[in-house]
Amino acid sequence: MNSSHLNKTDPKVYNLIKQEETRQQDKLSLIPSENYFSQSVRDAVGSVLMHKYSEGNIGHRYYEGNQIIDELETLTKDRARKLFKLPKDWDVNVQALSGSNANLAVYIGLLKPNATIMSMYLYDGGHLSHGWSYEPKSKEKKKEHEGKIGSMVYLGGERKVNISSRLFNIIQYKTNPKTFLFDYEALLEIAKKYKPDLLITGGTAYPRNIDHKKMKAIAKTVGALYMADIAHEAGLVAGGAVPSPVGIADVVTMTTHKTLRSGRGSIILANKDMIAKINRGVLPGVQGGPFNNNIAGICVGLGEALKPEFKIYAKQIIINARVLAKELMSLDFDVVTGGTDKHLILVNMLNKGILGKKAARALDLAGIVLNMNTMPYDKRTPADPSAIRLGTPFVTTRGMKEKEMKLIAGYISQIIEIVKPYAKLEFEDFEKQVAKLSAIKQISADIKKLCGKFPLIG
Ligand code: DSN
Repeated sequence: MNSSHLNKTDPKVYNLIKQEETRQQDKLSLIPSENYFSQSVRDAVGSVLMHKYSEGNIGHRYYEGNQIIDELETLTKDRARKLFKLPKDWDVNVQALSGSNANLAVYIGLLKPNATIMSMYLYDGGHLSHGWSYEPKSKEKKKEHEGKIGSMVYLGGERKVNISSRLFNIIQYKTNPKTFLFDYEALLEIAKKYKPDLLITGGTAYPRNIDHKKMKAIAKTVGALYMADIAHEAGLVAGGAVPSPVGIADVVTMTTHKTLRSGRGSIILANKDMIAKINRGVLPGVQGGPFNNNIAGICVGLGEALKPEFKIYAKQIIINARVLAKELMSLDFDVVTGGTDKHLILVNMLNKGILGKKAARALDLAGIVLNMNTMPYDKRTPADPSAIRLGTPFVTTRGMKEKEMKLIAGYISQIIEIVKPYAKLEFEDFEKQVAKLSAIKQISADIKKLCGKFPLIG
């Protein structure tokens, strides 16, 4: 960041930003939902566009002075059309402030209150915005779990922890209990039994490709709409590295800041009739004015993603993830589903004798930043789960390739072996002890050196 002005007016904030810059430079960021944006994206996001209110749609705003904003939003939508190869009768919304808002806007725009949504179980890699609640509702409901598909359905509970669960009837499907993969036959049975109005795929921790044609066929059989939330793999879809749901699903939602590398925000794609309803779901449904500076960031990012080199980037993300997964498996890590088709890897830590929460903290102390995560059929909770989740978008943006992935897998293994003897300690004691270990300090220094060869310059 070049801001001597901020340094003069507010050195405290300036210093915090500088420290964060250093942290991002010196550590290996393996959180699959994070990325590093180009200087151009960051310039656009930090621009005067943030001053402008523009509630409404292009040409029909509730505020004057939106001539330039109209042009910007038109350009952004045009780039999205081109990048995601939209059918002629499809349109785009780029105004929802986040992925969660985008999803909610779709529900508000297309569904009646209390409609039934069938989405992926959170622990298996679904997303909060697809609905989440705790505790079985009643003994009668529990009985409904029994039978062939019983163990693969979650009907939720009284503690509805997010707005989707409060407004809609959420039925959640799990992965196959043996393979932890989508079980399309079971999904059809579940859909027939619970008759959803909307069927959703996508989420945060499913490492395999989803068969969108099969999902659309299931939705069609029961008269439901099919929404593909591709927040995680949007950049991989854009780069042609994984199958696209565009033209198959009825609605596609995504965030823009993960593999798509376009600053924070979201994009919604659907046919024109649906987008008209979804636009009303965004405003006045769930939010006020769009963040025009973020839309400019998305526009610049989409422009970058339209360049031929983005295809190479998207492919390299997956190559890196596959090499990392393979190396981890060779080091006796239990990679869920035995690998990945995408940018993310889920690792069950049970066989390592140190579970998600402590493993993630120890790795961070040694310079590898990832997150603890639940896994399919996890007996633990999201606050202290069995697994860790890691991914390759950020390190691929830095220019790291297969050679570095092998090094990273080796570091992860070394760190876990070093901290294992402390695994039985209470979390705070564990953290204190690990932070003092000279072997951990040495690895952290080695990782800093490795990162120095891949500077973050945008
Ligand atoms: N928080 C994102 C993730 O980490 O996957 C999802 O919104």
